[in-house]
Amino acid sequence: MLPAKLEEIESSALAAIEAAAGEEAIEQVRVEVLGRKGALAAISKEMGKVPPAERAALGKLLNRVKEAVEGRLAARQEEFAARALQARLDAEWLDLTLPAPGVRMGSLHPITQIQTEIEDLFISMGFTVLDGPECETEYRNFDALNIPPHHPARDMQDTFWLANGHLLRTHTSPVQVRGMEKLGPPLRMIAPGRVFRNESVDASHEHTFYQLEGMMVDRDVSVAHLLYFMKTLLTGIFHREVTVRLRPGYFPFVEPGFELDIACLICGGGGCPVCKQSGWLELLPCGLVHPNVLRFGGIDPEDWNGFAFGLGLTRLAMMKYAIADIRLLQSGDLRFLRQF
Ligand code: FA5
Repeated sequence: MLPAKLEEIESSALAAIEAAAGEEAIEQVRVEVLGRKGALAAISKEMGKVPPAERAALGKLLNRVKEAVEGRLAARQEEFAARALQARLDAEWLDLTLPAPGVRMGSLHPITQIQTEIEDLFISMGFTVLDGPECETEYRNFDALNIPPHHPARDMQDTFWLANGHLLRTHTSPVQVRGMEKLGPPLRMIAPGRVFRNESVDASHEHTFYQLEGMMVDRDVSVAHLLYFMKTLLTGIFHREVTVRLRPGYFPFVEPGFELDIACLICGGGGCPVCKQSGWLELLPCGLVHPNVLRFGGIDPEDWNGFAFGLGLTRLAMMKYAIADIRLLQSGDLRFLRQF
């Protein structure tokens, strides 16, 4: 009876091995037939009950069945391993004859490019480049620029206030104050940097944008000096004649104050969303430094005077590279950035 049982175990194990779909199914057969509690182990246990004369033949048969099952298991396992390896190789296959995709060079952001150009220009004219913090004190962003608390000019720039009473600087002008405090007169400085305003965004307005501050303090500085430097700046950037207009502008930290506008280079002055159909774009507010600002900076206005300007660096980049929407500059869109 046991020999018949062994034959039966063998044939059903071999059939299960052939039908197995993967390594897991094979393992299951191994456990069921060859495992410590498997079918062959059960037969071994019953060997004691078999008459001694039959035992040897049964032992031989048991070993043969065991070897047959083990042999097929090993063969199928190898087959599955080979198949898995082939699948992995197929997935990882590289066509070494294909041309390489090439190395794409990165480039500087257009604002960084224009900032560097302006820095080089002003350094060549004896100016120092200063840096200031983006989180500023109310004192340097407003008070020391002749904008005391409750002055209506505070409303000209919608401010992001911080919980600790400081603020995100609304312009780069606080670096004027830092420059005067640190360097004293005579002074020639520029300060490029990021500024923040709680504004709604459109084609020419961002909440986060770049300005470049400039200040010169010396003896007998006049509007003629200011115009000379502004013209040198614009010619240096655009490498051609650009049409500008100067009109009176009010800023509490300069007297007299001006707005220097540039004829819109996107539409050629005809009117577009960037210039709000006016043909002109506000680019470069400037003026002669107010005596109070010099005093706040520790400089005696009886001995010294100066000019200051606050260039809209982001808008300048738009004009230089004919970018029709300010939002593209901070979009991180590689299709846009790769053009520079
Ligand atoms: C100022 O910020 C003054 N601190 C500039 C100044 C400095 C005047 C020194 C006199 C002396 P204003 O708020 O106009 O001024 O901003 C300066 C320039 O920043 C603008 O001419 C414009 O080009 C740019 N600008 C202003 N608001 C935005 C905005 N939301 N998005 C992009 N650019 C802006």
